[in-house]
Amino acid sequence: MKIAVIGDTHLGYPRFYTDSFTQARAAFKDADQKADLILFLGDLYDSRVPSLQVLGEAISLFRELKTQVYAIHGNHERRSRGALNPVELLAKAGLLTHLHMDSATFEKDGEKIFIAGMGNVPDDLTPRALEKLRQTVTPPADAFSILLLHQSFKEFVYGENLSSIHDLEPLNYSLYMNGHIHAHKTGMDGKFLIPGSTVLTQLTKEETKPKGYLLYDTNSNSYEFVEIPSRKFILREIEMHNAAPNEAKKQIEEELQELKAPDAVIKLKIKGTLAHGFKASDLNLPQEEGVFIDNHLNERRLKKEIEKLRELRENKLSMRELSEQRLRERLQGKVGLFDPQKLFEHLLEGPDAGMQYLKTKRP
Ligand SMILES: [Mn+2]
Repeated sequence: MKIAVIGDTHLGYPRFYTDSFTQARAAFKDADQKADLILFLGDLYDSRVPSLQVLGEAISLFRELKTQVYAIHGNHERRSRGALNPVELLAKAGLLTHLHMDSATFEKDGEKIFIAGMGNVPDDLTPRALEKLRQTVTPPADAFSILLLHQSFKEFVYGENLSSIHDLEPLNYSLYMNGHIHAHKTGMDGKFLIPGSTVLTQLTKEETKPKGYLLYDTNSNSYEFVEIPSRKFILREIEMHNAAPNEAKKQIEEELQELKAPDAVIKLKIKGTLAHGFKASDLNLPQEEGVFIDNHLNERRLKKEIEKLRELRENKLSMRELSEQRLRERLQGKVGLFDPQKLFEHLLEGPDAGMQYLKTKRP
């Protein structure tokens, strides 16, 4: 059996609104031709309450498919308990099967595929949810079984207290498919697969890789990454040293001219320093559709400024110590009832606090 696995289409994503539809359509329509079954890994929409326009487009797309779709919801669609999420809405319309802490069996030509799903849960609740799933859904030993997930795992995402993909092993599925991560990845010797998103979102280095979906073949137990036509993404870093703003601007414009490709999304990361006396904001950068400029100029200079401020603060601290010492000296021998150190600390809070302290010390 051939199984298509698609994730993170983010329909209606504001920055690349049109791309989100054309690229999702490209993936689903291609999968519809090639696969016996389509699995979807969450973040179908970009919003948990999509506009009617976005919902309408999604309904049109799913109505065109002849292949059965099983789907989970992602973090972008997760809603509070009892509230209908927009993936479930498509299930209510009979356009797909929504699986959350639930399973289904798909059968074709005598071959059975067991599919379980766990829609996104917050990271800190992942271990509990996986345990609950283990107790409630058991993959049969005699069928090929797939678990659909939409979670962060520490092998792929940097974060504190994230679950590991190895925490999935006691669940005993033949295959684990995960959404949420927007680039194609694999783990557990090919038992854990991530197709990545179909649309550009974060504009990170990873997103310069092609977009697409996975086509898994249960006969050969192997998969291929099927590339879809998608907007090209080019990421470049430019470094400059003590550049005058007009020189810097010229360099950026030349780079853009060179990189320019029809329809491409370009991101320039500018590092280094501007000539003395100029701020990063003095640079009047070109504003063009599909061009994103990350201005990191003078960041090191900014760091130096922060260092200076820190030094000043430390000096201020020694000023405090000096004042404390003076007070102690001036009170030397004159008072025996209270501790000058403590008085100073109370005085720092204000004269009233100082007075209050003295009052408590009055015989
Ligand atoms: Mn996503």
